[in-house]
Amino acid sequence: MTPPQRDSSVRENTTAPTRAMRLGVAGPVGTGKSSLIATLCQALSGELRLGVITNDIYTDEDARFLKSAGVLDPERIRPVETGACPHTAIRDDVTANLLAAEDLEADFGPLDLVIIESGGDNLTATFSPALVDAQLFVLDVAGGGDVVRKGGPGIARADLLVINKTDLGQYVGVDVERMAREGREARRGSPVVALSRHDAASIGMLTGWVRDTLAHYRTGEHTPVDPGPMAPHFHAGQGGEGGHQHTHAPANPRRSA
Ligand SMILES: Nc1nc2c(ncn2[C@@H]2O[C@H](COP(=O)(O)OP(=O)(O)O)[C@@H](O)[C@H]2O)c(=O)[nH]1
Ligand SMILES: [Mg+2]
Repeated sequence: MTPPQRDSSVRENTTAPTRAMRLGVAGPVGTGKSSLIATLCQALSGELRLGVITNDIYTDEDARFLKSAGVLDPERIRPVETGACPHTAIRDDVTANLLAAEDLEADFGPLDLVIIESGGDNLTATFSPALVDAQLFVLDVAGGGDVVRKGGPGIARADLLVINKTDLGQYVGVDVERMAREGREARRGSPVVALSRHDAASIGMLTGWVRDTLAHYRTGEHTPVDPGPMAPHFHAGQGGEGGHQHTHAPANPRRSA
């Protein structure tokens, strides 16, 4: 029997994705990741169908903050409780986050964008490209102007570096323009946005980058990139007892980077 023939007049776009773009938001604790996500929800929820996933170590604090901010239907904000070692849930075993993203799409899909906040780690934690399609790394000026010179995979190779809370620069003695310039140098020209939630123009730069990245994702032109693994590090045990040293292997990208 002759096998059914494919209609050669129908062109298939094999690279265009069928699910929402997943955007990771990483960076040290307190740099303003949850606030940035609230800002994005406020600015984009009128034009994009959004979902948010938060990663907290022991609580659902970030999810509760975002729900109380009133910027998105609370049902569309899902917490993942990572336990100790929060970078593991965005890097090594991303199952809990993938399930949360799939649940959001099953409940509210189709969605355009799922934003995933990392558990807030040190300078070296980044998302696996098996979990997110694009990621931004958030520093703030209150952490000091020299942080950007310390490098690390997120600062150097995340899709976007955000230097946050620029409104505080004058109070903490940080030259914001210089910090942004040094960020661009550290990233060899890859994009940097100097952001303050009090500065509408800077919010426009951030949302512009998100729209642009989403447009490239939809046409299949965006390739997820692995910024690189964390440096080997030590975890203290409960109550100062025990603890362990461990390393993180390079991620295995879903698509070639
Ligand atoms: N001055 C100023 N404070 C900010 C800005 N963004 C966030 N914050 C404050 O920084 C603190 C930490 O923010 P949060 O979003 O919880 O940081 P996260 O731990 O990275 O999620 C909070 O007190 C926020 O109100 C900003 O643009 N300017
Ligand atoms: Mg947070």
